[in-house]
Amino acid sequence: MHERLLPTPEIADALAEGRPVVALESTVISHGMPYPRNLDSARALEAEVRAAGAVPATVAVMDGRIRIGLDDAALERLAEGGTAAWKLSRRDLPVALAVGALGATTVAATMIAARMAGIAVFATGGIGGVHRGAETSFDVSADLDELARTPVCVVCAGAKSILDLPKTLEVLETRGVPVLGFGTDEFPAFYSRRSGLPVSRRCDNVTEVAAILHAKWELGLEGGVLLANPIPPADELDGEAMEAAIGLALADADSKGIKGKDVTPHLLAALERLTEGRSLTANMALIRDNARVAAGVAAAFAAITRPKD
Ligand code: PSU
Ligand code: MN
Repeated sequence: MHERLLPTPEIADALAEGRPVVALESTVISHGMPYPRNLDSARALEAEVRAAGAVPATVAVMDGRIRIGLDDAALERLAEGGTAAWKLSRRDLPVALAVGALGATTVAATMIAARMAGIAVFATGGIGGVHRGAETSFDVSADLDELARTPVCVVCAGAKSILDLPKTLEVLETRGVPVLGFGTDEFPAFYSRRSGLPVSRRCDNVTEVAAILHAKWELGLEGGVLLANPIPPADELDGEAMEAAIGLALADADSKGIKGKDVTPHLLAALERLTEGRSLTANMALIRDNARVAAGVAAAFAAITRPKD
C-alpha cells in the first residue's frame, strides 16, 4: 500500500484476501447534504454496503494521508465540519496532502484513491458532468476526465439535470466510457428514473456488469465504467416540479456570480430549499440503493478475479 494511503485494518485485510470492498465518496457528506442528516446518510450507506456483503471504504483526506475507510469519529468530524472541509478533485489532492488540510473527495478524487488502494467499485449519488451553458463557461466536471483515465466502476443514479445531460453523455462517449443502465435502457436523471437518453448497454444483473468490467480491464483499456442505477420508484420525484426548481436554482447561482467548484454545492443547497427537503430525502434513498448495487457488483467482480486456491 502506498505510504500516503491509510486503510483501516478491516479494509486492508479484505483487500489482501480479495474480498469485496466498496469505496464511498465524502464530498456528498461535506458539501452535498446538511448536518446532521449527512452523518445519518454516511452511516446508513456503510450499513447498506455491509448488509449486502461487502466492506465499506469511505474516502477522505486527513493529516496528510488519504484515509481509506473512516471510523465513526472521523465521519463525525467530516459531517460536522461541512463546507469547512476542502472539496478535493484531482487538481486539489496534492495541495491538501501537502498542507495537511481536512478534505472531502469528489467522484474524481475518490476514484484516484480507490484505484491506488485496489478497490474496483465505488458508489455515489450523482456524478459531475457538463454544466448547462458550458459552451461559454467551459464548466465540465473533472469527474468525466477521471472516468476516462482511471479504472474504477462508478455506480450512480445518473446525473442531475442541473447539468446538460445530452452533452455529458456525448463527452463520456468520446472519452470511451461505457455507460451501463442497471435494469434500464435509459440514462436516469437522478431524481427521476428516465431522461429519454439511451445508455450504451443495459445490464439486468450484477454478473453482466462484472463480466464487462473484467473484459475492459483484461484488455488493458484505461478508464472506468459508469453504472447508472435509477432511483427506486417509491422515491422518485415529479420531473416537471424538479425542472422548475432547477431553473430557479440556476438563476439564483447565476445572479450571485457563483463559479467553478462552488457551482455544484450551491445548486444542491438551493434545490433542497426550493423542494422543502424533498430533494434531500430522495438523494439519501438513491445513494443507499447505489451502495447496495455496488456491493453486489463488487462481489460478482471479486468472484471472477479472486485467485483460486
Ligand atoms: N452531484 C450530486 N451530488 C454531489 C456531487 C455531484 O448530485 O454531491 C458532488 C460529487 O462529489 C461530484 C462533485 O464528484 O460534486 C462534482 O463537482 P464539480 O461539478 O465541481 O466537478
Ligand atoms: Mn465545475
